Amino acid sequence: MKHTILRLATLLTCVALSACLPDRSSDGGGDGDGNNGGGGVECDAGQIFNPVLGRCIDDASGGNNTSGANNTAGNNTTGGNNTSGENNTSGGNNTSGGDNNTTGPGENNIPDPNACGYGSLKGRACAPSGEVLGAATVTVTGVDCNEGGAPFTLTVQTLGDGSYDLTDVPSGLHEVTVSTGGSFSRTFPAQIFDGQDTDLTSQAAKFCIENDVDIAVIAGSYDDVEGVLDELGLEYDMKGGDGGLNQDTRPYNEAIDFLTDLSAMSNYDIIFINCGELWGQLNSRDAGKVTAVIGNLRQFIDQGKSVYASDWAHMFIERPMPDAIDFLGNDLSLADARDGFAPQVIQGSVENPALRTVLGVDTVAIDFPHDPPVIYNNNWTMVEGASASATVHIRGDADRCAQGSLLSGACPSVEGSLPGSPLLVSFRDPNTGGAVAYTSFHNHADESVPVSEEIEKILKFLIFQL
Ligand SMILES: [Ca+2]
Ligand SMILES: [Ca+2]
Repeated sequence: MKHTILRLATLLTCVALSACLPDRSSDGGGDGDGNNGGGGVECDAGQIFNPVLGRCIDDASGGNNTSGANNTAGNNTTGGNNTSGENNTSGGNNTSGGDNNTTGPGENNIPDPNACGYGSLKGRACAPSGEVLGAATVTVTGVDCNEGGAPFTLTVQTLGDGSYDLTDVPSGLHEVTVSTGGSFSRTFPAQIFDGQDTDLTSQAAKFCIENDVDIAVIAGSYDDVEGVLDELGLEYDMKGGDGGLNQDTRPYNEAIDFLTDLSAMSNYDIIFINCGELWGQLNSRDAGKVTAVIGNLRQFIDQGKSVYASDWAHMFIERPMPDAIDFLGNDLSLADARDGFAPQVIQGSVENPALRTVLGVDTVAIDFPHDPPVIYNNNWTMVEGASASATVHIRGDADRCAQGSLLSGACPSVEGSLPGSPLLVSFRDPNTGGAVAYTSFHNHADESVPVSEEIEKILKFLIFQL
C-alpha cells in the first residue's frame, strides 16, 4: 500500500511540472527542437511554425516539405523563395539547388519563362490532312535576350518524316513559320525556355499547314490531280474541263470562260490544268480566244501566282512562259513534243535534294502505263531542257515513239531515246515570285490504276512547291 501512494505522488508531480514526459506538442520556442521560427506559437505534433504565413504547417517529410511555401526547416529558407535544397514540390522562385526546383541545375524543373539563355524547338510539319511534310522549311524569328534584344532568325529543313529539331534557340516567345517554298505556310508562337526542349511533336496536328490557299482545278481526261489534293486535305474549286472523251461542251465552256476572265482567275493562288484535250479543243473551237487565254495566264503568273500543267496540257505553261521549259523539238509544235513512248518505266534520277529528302532515295521508277485505254499515255509530252534558273527535280532516259500519226494516237513501237529527259520541272520567276510546274507523268484519271507510292509522294511534294 505504501508503495502505491508514492508512485501516485510522483505522477501528480510530473503533470504539474510538465517536465517528466517529452511534450512533442510544445513548440513555444526555446524548446530546442528546431521547429519554431520564433513565433511563440504552439504547433501540433508533425507540424512546424511558419513565420511568414504566421501559422503552423505540416512538416510532412522532415527537411523536405511537400507542401506550403515559406518553409522554415529543411532545405527551404524562406517562403516561396527557397535558395537551396532538393525536392521542393511547391513554391516558386527556387534559385539554386538540386532536383525538382523550379529553376536550377537539377531534373524536372518547371521552366522559368524569364530566364535568359538557350533552349531547343522540336516538332513535325504536316499538310492540312495531317500527312507529314518532308523538306519543309521551319523558321524561328524573334529577339535574342542573350544579345541585348537583337533580332534573330533561325532556319532548318524538316526530314523525310516531317520532323525538325532546332537547337541553340534564344529563350523567349518567338514566331515559328513552317513553309514549303510556295504558297503554303503556317505561323504560330512558341515559347522557348532556357535549358529546355520545347517539343511540339505530340501536338503537331495543331500546327499543320493552313488550308488558306485558293486553288482552281481544270479537269482533264487523263489526269486527276484533284485526287492528290483531296488526300492532302486541300480545298479547291473545279473550273470546268476538257469535257471528257465525248467532248462535252458544258465543262469546256466553263473552263474557257474562266481562263478568259482574269478577274475570276485572280481570286486564286494556284491553277491546276490536268492532262487532257482542252488545248486541242480550244484551238479547234475557239482559236480567237487562244491569245486571251495565254495573256491571262501570263498575267496571273506575273501576279506571283502558280500554274501547274501535266503532259498534254503543257501548252498552257509553254505559251505564257516560253523560256522556262524547253520541250522536245520546236516548242510551238505539239507533234514534236508529244513523242514519249508507252508503256515504259523510266529510272528517274532524283536531282532536287529536297525531293530526295522526301523520297529517301536517289532514283525512282516513273511508270508510263498504257492500259486501260483512258490512260493510253503514248505520245506523252517530252522535255529536252530547262532554263538555267528552273529546277529539274527528276530526269531520266526516255524511249521515244516510232513514227506514227499523232492525230490517230499511233505510237506503235520504240524508235530512239531522249537521254536525261526532265520529267518534273518547276520554274519560279525571281522578280514576281510567280511559278510554273510541269510533269510528263501524272496521277491517273482512272482510279483503278493507282500510281505508285513514290509518284504519289512526288506529286504531293510538287503541289507544295507551288
Ligand atoms: Ca519553251
Ligand atoms: Ca525545244
